[in-house]
Amino acid sequence: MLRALALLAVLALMPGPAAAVGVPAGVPGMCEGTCPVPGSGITGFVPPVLVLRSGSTVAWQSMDIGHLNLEDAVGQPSDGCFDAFYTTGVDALVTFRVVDGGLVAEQDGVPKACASATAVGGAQVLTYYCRIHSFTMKGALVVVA
Ligand SMILES: [Cu+2]
Repeated sequence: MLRALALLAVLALMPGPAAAVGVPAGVPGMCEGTCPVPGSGITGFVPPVLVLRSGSTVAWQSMDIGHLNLEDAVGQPSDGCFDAFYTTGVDALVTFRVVDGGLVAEQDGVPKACASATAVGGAQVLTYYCRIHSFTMKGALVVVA
């Protein structure tokens, strides 16, 4: 479902037939610079699909308690390209860049490749989840080169 939403967001940004059908309802605009994303563990909260320009920084902000967002990759969390812990008043900042056809996340000055990112047109789609609230908190980033 999240990948489908993310793909819709990418299609909305691309010229051609996809653009001719209009932007699907609920698809956000593209963010540049610092891009705040809310997080909440309340039942029913779903992180938004964020479309951001390469080089922009996602600022995850808690609306309630602590969260730990991780790349939605197979394996241990340490295999992922970021591990963003945030809680009330303490944001997690991760910068995403499209590099050589792949996606790189930089956190605390350390760049890491995002192995599970998928190339769609000139963008990279990365799904993620909150390890603490993994049943409901699943989000997606669409990083546009
Ligand atoms: Cu959470």
